[in-house]
Amino acid sequence: MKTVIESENARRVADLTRDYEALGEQLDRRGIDIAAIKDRAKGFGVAVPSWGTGTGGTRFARFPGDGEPRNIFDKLDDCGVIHAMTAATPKVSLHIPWDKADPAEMKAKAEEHGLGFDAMNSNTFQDQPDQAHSYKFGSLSHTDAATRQQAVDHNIECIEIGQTLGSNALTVWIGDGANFPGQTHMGQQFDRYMQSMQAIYAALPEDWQIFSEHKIYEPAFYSTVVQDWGTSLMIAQELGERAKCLVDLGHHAPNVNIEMIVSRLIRAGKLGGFHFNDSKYGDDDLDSGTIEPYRLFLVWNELVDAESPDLNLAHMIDQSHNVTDPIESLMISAIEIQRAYVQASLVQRDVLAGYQAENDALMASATLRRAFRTDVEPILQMARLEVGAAIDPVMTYRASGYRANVGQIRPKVSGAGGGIV
Ligand code: LRH
Ligand code: MN
Ligand code: MN
Repeated sequence: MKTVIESENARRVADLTRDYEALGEQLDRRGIDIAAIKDRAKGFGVAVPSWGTGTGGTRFARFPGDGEPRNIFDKLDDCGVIHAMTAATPKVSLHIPWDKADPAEMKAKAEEHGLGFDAMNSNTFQDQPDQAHSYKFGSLSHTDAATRQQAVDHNIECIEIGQTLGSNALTVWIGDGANFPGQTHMGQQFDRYMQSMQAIYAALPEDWQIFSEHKIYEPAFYSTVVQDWGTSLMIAQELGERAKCLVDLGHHAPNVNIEMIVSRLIRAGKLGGFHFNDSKYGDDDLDSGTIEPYRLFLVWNELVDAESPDLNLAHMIDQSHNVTDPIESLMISAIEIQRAYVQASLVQRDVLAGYQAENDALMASATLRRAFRTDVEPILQMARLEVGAAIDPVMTYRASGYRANVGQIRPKVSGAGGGIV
């Protein structure tokens, strides 16, 4: 990888240097130091979801690509490539039991690629072959105590695995809910969920956080136990200090103002992290920044505005790739998320505050757009070049022949785990 990155970069460095200098001059006229912004870009990181490295598919079909990862070790190899090319994805988020394997071996493989582990994800939305109780009618909120206990135990096991890997957070997303009015007692179902979450919280190590991830619908199509940020906030507040809310960008009703939700959760001290992706209709899990880049920018605008040592968030991607090479999609997404962060860092906040104070709506909004319209590509490219990553990650990855190489050793029929949501 190192050699191909170097040779591909050598072909592009002269153009980049000119572009970077020109942008530096332009930003200088705005009183912005390009080197400081580049340093921020270098400090950026977003975690890759292990389950995103395989082709996802829909409930209708899955069309596997060449060289699909067969297991967590192959997935970590793919994550290593993504990080080598972009220098923007230093961590991987695991999903259990999809990624169950010897933790010592997983850790060694991750270290080989210079990767760490972000939040662990539990899975009580599917039945596993060896499982005593089915989750068909729910898990943490099930009417049956033994089923709830099984789901609680699974979450505790995820924490234990995570501890051996150096993770320090657990994300809980459940599919529990109802498909018909009257199917469940909504209040009692939520009470049962809270009791289960309290049992998991009681097992949470002191230095860990637990994230409640809400989602408006699917797989339950009438009502969902943790359906929106209001319920998620209630959960985090009732559980305690180390419980926070996770915002998956695809889990809201169409047109919901997600950046305002972000602002409110920050205000409540309960924002824990993100699952980045993009969508046109629902939980489409499309590549970040491909449908609504301005919304992504506005989310980052809130985050940059609220930056403080106390706001330590888990930034993760959660996507499903159906028609692209997952490695390419994940690289593009990581870069788009980084781009939104860098653009949000260009907002002239004192100028904006002035327009807001004067109720100058037009100029306030123009101030945001000015940052959003700035083409920060040379900053991202230079940040990558300086740390030994690729100026052009996708073309460099293609030049490396990685997919064709792993295609030789990974059979096409392999199941990649996940990809159902
Ligand atoms: C649910 C979800 C959740 C799951 C992941 C696979 O739609 O966003 O985060 O763990 O997808
Ligand atoms: Mn998610
Ligand atoms: Mn989702």
